[in-house]
Amino acid sequence: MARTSAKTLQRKKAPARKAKKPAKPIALYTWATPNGHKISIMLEELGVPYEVHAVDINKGEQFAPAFLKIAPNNRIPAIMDPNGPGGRPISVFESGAILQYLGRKYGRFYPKDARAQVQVEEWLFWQVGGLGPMAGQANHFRNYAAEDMPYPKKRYTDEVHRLLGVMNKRLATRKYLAGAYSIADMACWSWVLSASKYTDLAQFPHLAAWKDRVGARKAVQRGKAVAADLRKPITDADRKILFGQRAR
Ligand SMILES: N[C@@H](CCC(=O)N[C@@H](CS)C(=O)NCC(=O)O)C(=O)O
Repeated sequence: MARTSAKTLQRKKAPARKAKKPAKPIALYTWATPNGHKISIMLEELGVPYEVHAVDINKGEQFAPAFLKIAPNNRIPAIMDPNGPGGRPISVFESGAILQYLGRKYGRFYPKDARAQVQVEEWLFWQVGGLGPMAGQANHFRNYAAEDMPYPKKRYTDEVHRLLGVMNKRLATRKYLAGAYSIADMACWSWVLSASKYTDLAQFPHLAAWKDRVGARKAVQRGKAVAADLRKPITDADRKILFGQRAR
């Protein structure tokens, strides 16, 4: 056995290390709506520090120049990550892009394996391009339109029904949309919850079980609660801001 002299054992005193500055939190610009929930749920699932900046879309805060700089589409959600790629700040708008960004950054809920990734992306884009817009229109004509318009009300309610049926079939053979719980489930959950207010989910048992399974997650409950207390019923003044928007 090699001998170790007392001298070699004497270690130099390590210089006092500077305390590491805590990472600056991600700023989440959001409002308590299904598109906003997707990101607060993901941040809660990740357990990373973030701070909420409420953007009251009923009052027109989505048109504030500072918000438009990071979200040129005047829609929530958006994030500003002070510690983006290369250690520099980055802003991201569009909920699907934000979920992908966070999934890549933290290596969670968005698999790296090419086949598994394709499945997550299929269902993520299905939500962003289908379920979200159709359910959004259904909500609009059912709850917000100034006049009762049976044709668009039925058209979007039917389309949501069709989409929920697609999801139900998918979930008949797996617990989550892409196999393992992922950003695709986070994207869909709040929209399904909203659609369940006018669609009886008893006809979609696999979907109903998924909705409860996802909804039982503590992080999902915390994400859904973000800024919830700020949301108030919309007034006529709010309607003028929200509806009938044209290019500015
Ligand atoms: N495609 C966008 C849609 C975002 C969206 O529609 N956000 C709504 C709230 S759910 C909004 O900000 N509305 C403001 C407005 O209509 O002026 C995304 O997925 O991020």
